[in-house]
Amino acid sequence: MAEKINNEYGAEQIQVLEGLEPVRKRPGMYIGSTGPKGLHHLVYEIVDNSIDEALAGYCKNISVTIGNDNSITVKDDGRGMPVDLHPKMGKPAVEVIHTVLHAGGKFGGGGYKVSGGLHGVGASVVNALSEWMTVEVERDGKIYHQRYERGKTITELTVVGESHETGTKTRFLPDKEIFEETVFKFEVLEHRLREMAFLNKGIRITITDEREENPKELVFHYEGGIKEFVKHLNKNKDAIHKNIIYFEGKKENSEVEVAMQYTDKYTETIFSFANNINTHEGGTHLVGFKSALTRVVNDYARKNNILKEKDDNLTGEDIREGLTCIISVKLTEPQFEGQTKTKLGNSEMRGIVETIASEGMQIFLGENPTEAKVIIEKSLKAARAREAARKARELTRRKGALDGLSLPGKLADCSEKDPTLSEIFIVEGDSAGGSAKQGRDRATQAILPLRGKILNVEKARLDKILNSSEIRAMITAFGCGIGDEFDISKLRYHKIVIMTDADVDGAHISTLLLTFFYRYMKPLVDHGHVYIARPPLYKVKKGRQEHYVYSDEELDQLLNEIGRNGITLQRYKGLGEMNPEQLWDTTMDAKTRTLIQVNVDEDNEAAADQVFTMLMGDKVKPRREFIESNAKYVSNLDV
Ligand code: 28F
Repeated sequence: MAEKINNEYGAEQIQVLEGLEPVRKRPGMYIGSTGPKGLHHLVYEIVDNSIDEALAGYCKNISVTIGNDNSITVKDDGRGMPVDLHPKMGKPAVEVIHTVLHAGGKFGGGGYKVSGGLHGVGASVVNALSEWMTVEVERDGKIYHQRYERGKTITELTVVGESHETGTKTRFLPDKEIFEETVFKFEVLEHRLREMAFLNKGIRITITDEREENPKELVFHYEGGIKEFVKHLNKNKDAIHKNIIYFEGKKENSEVEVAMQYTDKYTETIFSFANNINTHEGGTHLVGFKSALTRVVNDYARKNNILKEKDDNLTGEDIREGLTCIISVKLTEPQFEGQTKTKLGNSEMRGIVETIASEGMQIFLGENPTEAKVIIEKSLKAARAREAARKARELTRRKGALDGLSLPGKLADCSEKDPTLSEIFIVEGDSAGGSAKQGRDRATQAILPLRGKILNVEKARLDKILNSSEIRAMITAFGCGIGDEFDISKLRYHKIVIMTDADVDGAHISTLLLTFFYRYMKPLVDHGHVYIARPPLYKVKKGRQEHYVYSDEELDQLLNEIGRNGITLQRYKGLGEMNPEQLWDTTMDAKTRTLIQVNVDEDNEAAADQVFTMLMGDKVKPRREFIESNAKYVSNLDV
C-alpha cells in the first residue's frame, strides 16, 4: 500500500508498465471502438480524472470545451497533477501519467477511481490516440506546460508562467489516422456530462461548443445529486407522490445512494451505476435493491392489513410499476462482468445494498403512511392487471411448437425456419399488405399486415395492451413473449421491418410500434433486430427511363443530372400506390433496398426514455414544445 505523506502522493505510485505503441496498433482493445462511441470515450477518460480529483475532495469545477478545430479542452480546479520527478523513470509525474500505460494509478484507500465505462485506461491512451495533446498544470505558484504528439513527448515540462490557482488543463485533438469520424456530437457529451453531475452532487460541469457563431454553453450543477436525476427523468411524467424518496448509507468501504419516485406510468425506469459507470446489465447492487424493495413493501402491506391473509404476495414487477429510480454505488474494487462489462459482479454489494435499501424503505414507508398507501394501491392494481394479462398472454402463446395453425391468421409466414435468415415486415394497411405478400421473397420474408393504428402502449397497462389483436398477433408471430417473460432466444425473425406509408399517419404508426417494442420488447431494439423500411418518395420518369428517389435531396441531385424537362414526377403517398414488383424492387429486395436499423445508444438510455415519454405520454405541453422547436427540421410534411 502506498505511503501517504500528509495527503500528498509522489510520483512513485505510478507503475511503469509499457509504451503506447500497443494502443495505436489495437485501439479497440483500449477504448472499445474507433467509431463515435470510442471517440466520445476519449473525453470521458479525461473528465474522469477530474471527477476523481473531485471525489478526493479537491476539485469543484470542471469545464469541457469543443474547440472550432474539433479539439477538446478539459479543465479542473483540483490540486494539479504532480510534477515531481518519478524516481525510477527520471521524468516528471505528469509526463509519466501521459506517456506510460496504466500510469493513472489509484488514489489509494478512501478514494475511488471512477472511469467512463472503460475502467480507467487513463490519459495515456487518449494521448496515444491524439494527433497532439497539451497539458497545463497550475500548482506551487507556477504554470507547467508539456506537449505530446501521438503519445510521444515533444517538449520538456517547462514553467510557462505564474499562478496562484491550482488545477489541470488538458487539450487534445483526436487522431484522424485512428478515428473514422472525429466530429464530436454536443448532445452525446451533454447527456454523459449531465449524468456525471447528477451522480456526483455539487460538482459543477460546464460544456461549451465553440464551433458555432455564438458559442453554446450548458452548466450542470446539482446539489441534490441523484434526487435531481429522478426529478429530471420524471419531468414529463405525473408523479403519484410529491417527495422524491432518498436514502444513502456506507458499509465496508462502500457507499450506496438511492433516489426513487413513483409515476402513473405502467413501465419501470431504473438506472443503476457503480463508480459512475452505467451498469446497463445490472448486477448485484440492482438485485439487492429489488429484493429489499419487494420484501419491505410486502411486509408493510401485510402489517397494515392492505394485503389480506388470502392475498398472494405482490411481485417485484407489480411493486416497480411506474417506478423511476437511480441506484448509485461507489466501491473501491469494482468487478465488472457481462457482455459489455456493464454488470456489477461484487457479491458483497448485494447484501450491502439490500441492508441499506431495506432500512431506507422501511423508514420512508413508516414515516409517510399516505405515500405508502398510494404506492401499495398502485402495486395492487398492477397485480390485478398482471393476473388479467396472464390470461390474455395465454392467447399469444402458440399452442404447440409444431402447431402452425396457432400463428395469427393474417400472417403470411416465410418457409425459412432459421431465424437468422428470416425477416418479418409489419405492413400498414391491407392493400400494401397484399402487394407485400405478392412481391416478397416467400422463402425468407413473412408479412404481417396491420389494420390501422395500434394502441399507444405508453398509456396502457399490459392487460389492456394484450386486448389488442394487432399486438397479440405480433407477439405470437415473433414468438419470444413479452415483458418479464420475454426470451430473445425464441425470436423467429432476426429482422423486424416496420413498413409504413411515407406520410404523417405512417410516421405515427411507426412511432406507436417503436414505443411498443421499446417498452415491452426492449431486447429486440438492444440487439438491433428492429428496422424501418425506406420506401421511395418519388418516381421520376423521363422517356423510357424510370428512377426511384428516396428524399428531396436525391430528387434535386437527379434532376440536376438528367435535366428537368420531359419529366413526369410521381410523389408516392402510400405503399399501396406501388404494384408488387415495384414494392419489391424499391423497398424489400435485400440487394437494392435501404433499411434503417433502430438502436438506442446505451449511454443515452435516459434520453430515449424521455423522448418516448414526451412524445407518447399524456402531457401535451412538452410534446408541443418539442414539435415547435423541431418543426424547422421537418421536410415534405404532407398535411
Ligand atoms: C483535465 C484532466 O487529470 N486532473 C487531475 C490530479 C491531481 C493529482 C493526481 C491528478 C498518480 C497516482 C496520484 C495532486 N496532488 N484533469 C486531471 N488532477 N492526479 S489528474 O495525482 C496522480 C497521482 O495517484 C494529485 C496530490 N495528489 C494527487
